[in-house]
Amino acid sequence: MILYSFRRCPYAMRARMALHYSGVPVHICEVSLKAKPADMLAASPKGTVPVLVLDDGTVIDESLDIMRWALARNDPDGWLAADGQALIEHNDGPFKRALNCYKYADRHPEHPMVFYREQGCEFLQVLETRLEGGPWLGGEGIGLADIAIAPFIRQFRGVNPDWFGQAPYPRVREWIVAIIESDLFNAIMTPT
Ligand SMILES: N[C@@H](CCC(=O)N[C@@H](CS)C(=O)NCC(=O)O)C(=O)O
Repeated sequence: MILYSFRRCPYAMRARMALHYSGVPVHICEVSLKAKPADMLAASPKGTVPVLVLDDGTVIDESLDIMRWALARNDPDGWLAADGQALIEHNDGPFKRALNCYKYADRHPEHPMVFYREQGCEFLQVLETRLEGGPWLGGEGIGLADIAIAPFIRQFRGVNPDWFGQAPYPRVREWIVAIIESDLFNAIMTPT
């Protein structure tokens, strides 16, 4: 099995975390987004990573589908029990759009950077409130939503770590640090 991936892509990160956790053996092919391999484009002409090609030739080219496929094979800690689909949709929709504008505010001069940050904060507040119920988004146990969303919050934090460090989202701060300092996250970010 082969996973076409890009190390810094948050969609690829969540797919790599789910695959690593499930223990499915997979060969990671790091691609350049500027020069995507022909065999990846043949498998998935839309040209986004991650793309998982199974041994029987089946192609899965949406990160959430790759996560769910991996967890259906093996989910030892029950990540699927705390799915959090609505939160993931909020992340992948409005929050991701705000994140793009916040990261590349110079390309979106219709508003100042802080406008986009405040848009993103609406989701941080949703997460903060959710985390009042326990250390993970689904409560006591880590789940699919934590892993699916964390790479995007990491990017948001990375735009201005000083601001993030004093923003009124202490539970989100603890949560993101727990994930990005985990063995799982380190394993999927270590070049092989
Ligand atoms: N909905 C897709 C989105 C994947 C995506 O947009 N990946 C970006 C990289 S972070 C990409 O491949 N963009 C194509 C490009 O930059 O050429 C998924 O969840 O897998």
